[in-house]
Amino acid sequence: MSVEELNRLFGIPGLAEFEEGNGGLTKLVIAAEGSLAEVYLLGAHVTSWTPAGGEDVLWLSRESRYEIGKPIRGGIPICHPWFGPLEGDSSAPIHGYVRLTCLEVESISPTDDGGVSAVLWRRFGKPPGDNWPGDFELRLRVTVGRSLSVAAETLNRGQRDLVISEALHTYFRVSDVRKVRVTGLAGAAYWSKATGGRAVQGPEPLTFTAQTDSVYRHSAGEVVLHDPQMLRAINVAKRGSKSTVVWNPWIEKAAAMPDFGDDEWPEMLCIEAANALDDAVAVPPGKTHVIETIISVEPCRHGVTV
Ligand code: TA6
Repeated sequence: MSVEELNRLFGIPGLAEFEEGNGGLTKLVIAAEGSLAEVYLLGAHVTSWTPAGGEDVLWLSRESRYEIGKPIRGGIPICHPWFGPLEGDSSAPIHGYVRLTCLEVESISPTDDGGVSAVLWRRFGKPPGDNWPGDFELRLRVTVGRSLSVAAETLNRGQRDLVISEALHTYFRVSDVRKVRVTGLAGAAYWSKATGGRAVQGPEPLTFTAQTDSVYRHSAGEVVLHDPQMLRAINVAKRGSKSTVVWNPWIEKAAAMPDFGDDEWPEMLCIEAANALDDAVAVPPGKTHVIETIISVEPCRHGVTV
C-alpha cells in the first residue's frame, strides 16, 4: 500500500503520518505530547523515540541496512517467534523472521492522555521449516506519549500449543557504556553468553568493562539505566516477560558486524524484555500471550551516579 493510501486510510494529520524512510521503506512518524517516534513497517520496528524536551532514547547504527529480509540495526527489533538461533535448524534466521517481514497497519488512534497508539499486525502461517512454530497472528501495539510502550501480542491460530521465545530487543543510546550503571537485576541468576559462565547478580549496579551478553532469568521487575553524563535515567518496565537480556558487543564483535560501525559500541546498550531459553512460552490454541516493554525517562541530577 502506498504512503498516500496509508495516510488516507489511517493517518491523523499532525499526530501520525506515513512517509518514505531509509531505503525507500515506509515509516510511520508519530508526534504526540511533545514526544516524537518513528516506526518502520518492516518488522514493526521502532527506530526512534525522543521524549518531550529530551534527546533520542534509542540508538541506531549509521551502518544499518534498510532492506526487506534484513534486520534494522538498532531501535527495538522484535525477535519472534524465537530468540537467538532456532534449535535444530541452522538455516533459520537468528532471532526469528518477524523483524525481516513487513507488517500491515490495523489501526492508529489517539489515547485518552494525548498520546497515539498504532497497531501493526500480520498472520504468519506455517512457514517452510519443520521445526518452525505454527500458525499465528502477531500484533504490535506501539503507544507514544510521555512514555513509550511496545507490546507484542501473539494469537495462536493453530491446533496445538505454539511454543515461542521472544525479545523486544531495545538498543538504548548512552553517553559512554563504560560510564553508565544498571540497577534492578540484583539477585537474578544469569547465563553469560560472552564468558559461558553462570552466576547470580550481586547487589551492586551493573557496570561495563568488556563484551556483555547476559540472559537474566526470573527477572520480571523494572530495570533502570543510569546515565549521569546524559543527565538521565531510563526506566525499563515490562509485562509478560520473565527474562531480561543485557548486551553490548564491545570492540571485536562490533568490528565483526557489517551493519555496526567499528567505533559505535560505546554509544549503546541493549536492555531487552524477553522470554528466552527456559523461559519460552507455550500459547494454547486460540489463546493469546502479550509481552510489553514500557520505557520512560527521568532527569537525574548532574553528576549523581548509582
Ligand atoms: O540479545 C543479544 C544477542 O542475542 C547477542 O547474542 C547478539 O547476537 C545480538 O543479540 C544481536 O543479534 P543480531 O542477530 O541482531 O545481530
